[in-house]
Amino acid sequence: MAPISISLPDRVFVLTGAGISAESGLPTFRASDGLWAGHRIEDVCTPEALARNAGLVWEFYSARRASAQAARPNPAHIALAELESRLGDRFFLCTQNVDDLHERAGSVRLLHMHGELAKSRCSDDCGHPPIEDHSVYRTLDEVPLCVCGARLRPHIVFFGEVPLEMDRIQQQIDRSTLMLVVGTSGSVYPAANFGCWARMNNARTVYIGPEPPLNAAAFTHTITGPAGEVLPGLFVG
Ligand code: BV8
Repeated sequence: MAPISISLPDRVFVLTGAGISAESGLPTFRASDGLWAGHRIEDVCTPEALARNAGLVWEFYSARRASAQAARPNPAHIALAELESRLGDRFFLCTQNVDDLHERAGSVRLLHMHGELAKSRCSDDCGHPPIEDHSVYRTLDEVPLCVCGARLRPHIVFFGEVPLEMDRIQQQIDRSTLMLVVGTSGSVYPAANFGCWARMNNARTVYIGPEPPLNAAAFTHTITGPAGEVLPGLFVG
């Protein structure tokens, strides 16, 4: 597996998905034993689901909070935090994941485009900013109210909702010379377009994962294998 050379003036944009947390014991979405095997997206991950049955949505995300809290970063998370410390502001990490394993591995220049498990916000979006919230709620009655009186909701981007900070993401993609995409199936948009956008910008685009993603054509290079084994020691220069 040829190492990836990173030299001045390279700017690196990294996109991660559920696959990078698989070796930490967190289920991915589409695997046979994945999250979507046990739950219908329509029941737990849409604004309509929240309006229809907020209790079921909170049950799903409370269980996700508990499993994420019990998990530990793996060598793939750590390798990216080390690369960031080497490259400084020539590094940007965008994750689709809502767990906090990147932060716990030491990543700082990080953006959760689909939200964070460890935060809640007003379900009426009254403007009050999201709050840190690690609570695992057993019933809907335990879920606190916002200062405006509306119940809190998970600070998660549901299907049909706009991802967070797309302008900043677009800017970082435009200035990147190397895009690394790790552990994502390329099934959900707009994240699945990032590889194409970078390639149109003449950036090197590298996919890392055990199987080709649905958007494999976007990548100039593919490195096949589990991220926890591939990422450590992959970068030279
Ligand atoms: C939007 C938070 C407008 C919740 C998530 C028809 C065509 C095209 C698009 C659409 C369409 N109909 C609707 C849409 C839009 C929709 C969409 O894409 N739907 C899909 C299903 C077709 N998208 C939206 O609604 C988005 N919003 O479009 O707004 C807009 C657009 C542009 C600009 C402005 C506005 C919002 C989508 C966000 C939904 N929320 N997450 C939660 O986490 O519970 S999405 C969720 O699923 C993840 O965050 C991730 O994004 C996505 C897929 O998951 P992956 O991370 O890729 O995981 P998956 O299981 O699929 O794959 C795991 C991979 O890991 C595999 O490839 C496997 O090989 C690999 N792997 C396994 N083990 C390892 C490994 N890799 C490395 N190492 C290992 N050890």
